[in-house]
Amino acid sequence: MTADPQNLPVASPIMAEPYRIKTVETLPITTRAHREKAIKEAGYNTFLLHSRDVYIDLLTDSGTNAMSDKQWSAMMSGDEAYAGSVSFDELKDAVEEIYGFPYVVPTHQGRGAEHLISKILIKEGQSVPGNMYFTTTRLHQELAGGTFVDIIVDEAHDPTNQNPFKGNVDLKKLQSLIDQVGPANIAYVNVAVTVNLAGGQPVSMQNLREVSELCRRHEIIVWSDATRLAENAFFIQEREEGYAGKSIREIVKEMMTHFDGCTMSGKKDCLVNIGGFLAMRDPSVFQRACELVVVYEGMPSYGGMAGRDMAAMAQGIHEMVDDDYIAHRIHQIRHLGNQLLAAGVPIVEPIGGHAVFLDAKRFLPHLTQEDLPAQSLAAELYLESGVRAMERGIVSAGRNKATGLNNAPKLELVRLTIPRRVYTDRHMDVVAASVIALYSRRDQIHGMTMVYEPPTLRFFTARFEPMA
Ligand code: PM9
Repeated sequence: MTADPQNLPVASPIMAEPYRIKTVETLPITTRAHREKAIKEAGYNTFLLHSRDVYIDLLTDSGTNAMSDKQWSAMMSGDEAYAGSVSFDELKDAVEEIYGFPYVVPTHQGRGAEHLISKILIKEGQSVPGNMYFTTTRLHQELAGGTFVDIIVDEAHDPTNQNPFKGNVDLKKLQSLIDQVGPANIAYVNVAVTVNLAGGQPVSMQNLREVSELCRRHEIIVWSDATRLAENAFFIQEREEGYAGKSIREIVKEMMTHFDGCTMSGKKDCLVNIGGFLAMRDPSVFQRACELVVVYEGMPSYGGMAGRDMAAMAQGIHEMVDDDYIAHRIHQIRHLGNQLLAAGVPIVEPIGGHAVFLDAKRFLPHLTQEDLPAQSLAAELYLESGVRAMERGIVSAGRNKATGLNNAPKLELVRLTIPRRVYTDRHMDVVAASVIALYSRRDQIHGMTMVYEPPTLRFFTARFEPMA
C-alpha cells in the first residue's frame, strides 16, 4: 500500500473515497425558519442542537466515525464476559502490535484514561507541561492538583504561520521550566500528536526524539495524548526527511517508542464510536492503573467498555494505519480547506489533520474577543446552511483558576471537523459554498453574550444570546 496517488492501482488525477457505501443514513434538510427556532432553543450553542435539526454535522470527529464491515462483524463476536474477555485480548494484542505498549487498560473514552493517569502521576503543586492545552486533559490535571504549562512553539499561536510542524514542543521552554521548578516538580510531560486546538497541527519525529532525550536526561516521564497519532504519522511521512518511504504503520510504531505511555480517545483515530485506553511500559504504573480502574470504570479487562466495543476498536486500530485510508482522509480535509483559501476565507494554515479551522478574529474583525466571535460564527453558519461546527476559542478556554477571569487564547476558531469515512467530497463542496456565502456578508454578523455559564467545561452546556 502506498500514500502516493501516482502509484495507486488505478491511475487517476482525482483521489476518490477508498471505500464504497453499504448502508445509508438520510440527512435532515431544513428551512431557515426551522433553523432559527432550533438554534434559539439551543441557546445559540451548537452543542445543544438536536442532530435531527443538523444537515452536515461537523461538530466533532469524536465518536462520529463510520465503522467498516469488518468492525461490524467483530461486534457480533464480541465477548461480553465480565472478566478475562477474549475481546480484551484482541484489543491488547492490537495495541501491542501497532503502538508497541505491553500494558493496556481500557476506559470508557479518552477522558477516562486522562483521569487515571492524572491521579497516578500528579502530586499536588506539580507542573504538567504540554504542547497546548486540551479542555478535558487540563481539567483532569488540575483536579489532580497539577498546573498545566504551555510549552508549544510560538508559531502554533499564529494561524498564518506556515511551519510544517506547528505542534512541536519548544525545547527551550521545556528546559527553562525544568531549570525553574526542578525535575521533581514536573509530574510528566504530555505531548499531543496532533495538536487539536492548534488546528490539528503535527509534531515531527525529530522533535519527539529530542523531547524524549531531554526528559530521560532529567528522569522525567514523557506521555503522549495519542488521540490522532495516525494523522500525525501522515504528516511525518509527507514532510519529514527520511520518512517518505516508510508506511504509516512503521511511523506510528516509531513515534510511540519515544513515550513511556499514552492516553487514547478511541473515538478518533481508532475508528469507533466509543472507547479509549491507557497504555504503558512500566508494570508499576500498570498495577496502579488496574487498582484505580476498578473504582472509576470497571474490571481491568473491560474498563468502561463492552466486549463488542473492544473488538471493534481492535479492528479499527489495524484499519487506522492503512496508508490509502489516511491519505484520502487528509485529502478530503484539504479539499474543503483549499476551496476556502481560494475564496479568501481566513483559516488556520497549514490545513491540519482532522478539521478546517475558521479564524474568527480575521473573519469578524469588527468584534472583540469578549463579543465571542467564534461562538457567533458557529451559530451563524448553522443558520446559513444547517452545517454544525464547534467553537474553539474564548468560551472553550474557560476561566483562569486563580483569577476567575476568562482565559483569552490567541486562537479564536470555529472548527469544521470531518468525521472519518462519513461524508463525501461533495458534502465538503456544500460546506465550502456555505462558508463562502457567509463570508460575503460577514459585516452583518453580531456578537453574543453568555447568559448561563456552568462551572467547568462550560462550552458543552453554556447558553448565549445575540447582542443586537
Ligand atoms: N476531543 C473533540 O471534539 C471531544 C469533545 S471536546 C471535549 O475534539 C484530545 C486531543 C481530544 C479529546 C476529545 C480528548 C478526550 C483528549 N484529547 O472525548 O473523552 O481531542 O474520548 O477524549 C473532542 P474523549
